[in-house]
Amino acid sequence: MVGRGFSVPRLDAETVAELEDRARLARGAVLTMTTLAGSGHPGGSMSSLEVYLVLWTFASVDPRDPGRPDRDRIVVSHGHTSPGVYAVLGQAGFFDLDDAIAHFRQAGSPFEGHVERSVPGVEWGTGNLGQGLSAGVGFALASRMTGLGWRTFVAMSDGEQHKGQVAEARRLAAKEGLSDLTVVVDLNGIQISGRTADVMPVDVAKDFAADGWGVIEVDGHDVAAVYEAVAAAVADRDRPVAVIAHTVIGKGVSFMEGKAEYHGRALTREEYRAAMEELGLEPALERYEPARQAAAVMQHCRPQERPPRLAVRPSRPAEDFLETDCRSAWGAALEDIARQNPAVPIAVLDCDLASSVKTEAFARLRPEGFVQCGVGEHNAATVAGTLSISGVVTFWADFGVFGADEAYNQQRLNDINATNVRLVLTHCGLDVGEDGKTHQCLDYVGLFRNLFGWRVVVPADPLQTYRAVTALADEPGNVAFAMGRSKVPLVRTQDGAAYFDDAYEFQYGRIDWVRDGGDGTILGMGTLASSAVSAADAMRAEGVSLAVGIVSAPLDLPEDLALTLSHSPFVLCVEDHHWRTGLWASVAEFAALRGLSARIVPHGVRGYQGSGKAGDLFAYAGFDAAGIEGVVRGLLDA
Ligand SMILES: Cc1ncc(C[n+]2csc(CCOP(=O)(O)OP(=O)(O)O)c2C)c(N)n1
Repeated sequence: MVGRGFSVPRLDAETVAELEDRARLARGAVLTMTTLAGSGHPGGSMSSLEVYLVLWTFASVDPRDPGRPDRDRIVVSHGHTSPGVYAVLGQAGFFDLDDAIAHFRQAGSPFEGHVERSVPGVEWGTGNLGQGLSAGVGFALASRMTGLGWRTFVAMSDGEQHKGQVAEARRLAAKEGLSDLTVVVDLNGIQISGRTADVMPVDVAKDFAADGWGVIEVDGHDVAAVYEAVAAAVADRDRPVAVIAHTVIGKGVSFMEGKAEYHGRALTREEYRAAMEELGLEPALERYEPARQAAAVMQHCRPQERPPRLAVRPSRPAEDFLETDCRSAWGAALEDIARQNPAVPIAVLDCDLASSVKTEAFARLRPEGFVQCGVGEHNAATVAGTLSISGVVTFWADFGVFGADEAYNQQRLNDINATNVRLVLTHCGLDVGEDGKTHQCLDYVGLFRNLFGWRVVVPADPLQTYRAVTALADEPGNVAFAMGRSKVPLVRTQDGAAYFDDAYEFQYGRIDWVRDGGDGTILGMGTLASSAVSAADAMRAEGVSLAVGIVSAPLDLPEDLALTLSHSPFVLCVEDHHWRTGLWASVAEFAALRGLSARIVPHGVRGYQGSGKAGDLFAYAGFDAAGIEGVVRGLLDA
């Protein structure tokens, strides 16, 4: 048997014969697991089989040590071909193939309908087509940035070539010269609705070639030819290469071949018997039925791949942040992180907004870690995801509307894949100013509220921004920092000192109570926090004492809020965010979950606004100190 690493150009006859037999057995496994489950995608699994066999047999991966840091990364972008993936991984010894066959698509089993990272050997959960190549680009960049030098392989389908994100990823791979990245496209010409050429014609080979990739075309069911093509692709040190594998959907069973029907339909038991006979295999449903009827309780959970540790000592004194905006403070924090950790791989992704999102200093300091993705946010989001689980501290800074709204589904997939992205969203809220409606990100809390693992940090001023970013830079999990565009005054103590001074330590989930008072409470978030404090101070001069709490983690409110909700005459939630889905929603939810009766009043954005200076837009929305005072007076009078 030829060894791993694609180091020899071709296979010997004995290896070819062995692989052909394994392909036949794997086809049987695909049919058994899908028929037993009564659902799944046998057609594409069978067309991609030889590709999977070649990749997992000859890439540098170790079934006994599937998490080895320098392993090759294999991404399957068309995650619905999970039966084919499980059959090949099981044969290779990543897990017991019998478990996958018996418990495919069964509640409690890791062998889901679309591939997930909980299965050893699976590097990236996919199912939303068109994202896998971006995942591969992230892995390939990480290979370079960590110096570990692994290769990345991405198996894709032809149906997903329609997708725009594929083009974004293709171009970034070519621009970055990712010669360690190899794509293999399963070109079976069929998808759900029929012929790919009818659904949406794409010249796959031409598209890759046009973007600067090498292209090799091959018979995708000839294991020797597939091996040779992939080995040639690996040997090309100048550019990434796409192997276009011409295949047949349903390959190996005559009545399935070329039929769109079998894209996503399991065989009936009768069809199954005929198919197994044609493959020269014994039907095996009865063998697996008892195991399937027992509950599936095999959680192949893989440990979270946390980011490398950073040593960060905030080096900037509070005076540096008196007259600035939060985004500049984030840029300063990033610079500190980069300067103080020269040996730690750090990536910063940009989508043509570096000067606005303050990553230019990093780009000068660490050009090898700065990745210019162009106007390709879907790709950037997924690239950030895989970089962040590959030994690289990963930041992506963008305007809120592009990093969160534009790329929401990619961030959702990052959530599913348990990544460690630091997403820095600038220009959030009406504070975007003159750019107007399209640029008003008013849902940065609301969107991430829907995702189970993301944390959102909305710092109140530049000092808190600096401290929050340095504190959370190497924490596991995904974190979004949301901030506005304008200069914001520092939040100050009643004595006029900077509240988030050198002694302050950022703690995710804490409310910073900056004023005490018994007549009512204002909770301020982000850009509007200092206006909330000013409003409270102005009213204090008139004898009204208001408590002011600054909420920087609107999705994780602390237990001590319950006391305030129980005793304060009202709690006014002030936020440059859609009034229904941000801070107010969190506080209301907090109270409801604890059965607290409280007067929780929203003061957020009621609709998109036009273009204008942020200060004017704020005044218009009642977000300046005078506007907040007006709302409080109304509450006191009521
Ligand atoms: C973004 C996205 N849109 C739609 C789907 C639904 N879907 C699942 S498979 C598929 C097309 C299948 O074509 P191909 O990927 O070539 O698979 P094959 O039939 O060769 O298995 C579609 C549209 C999806 N999974 N992801």
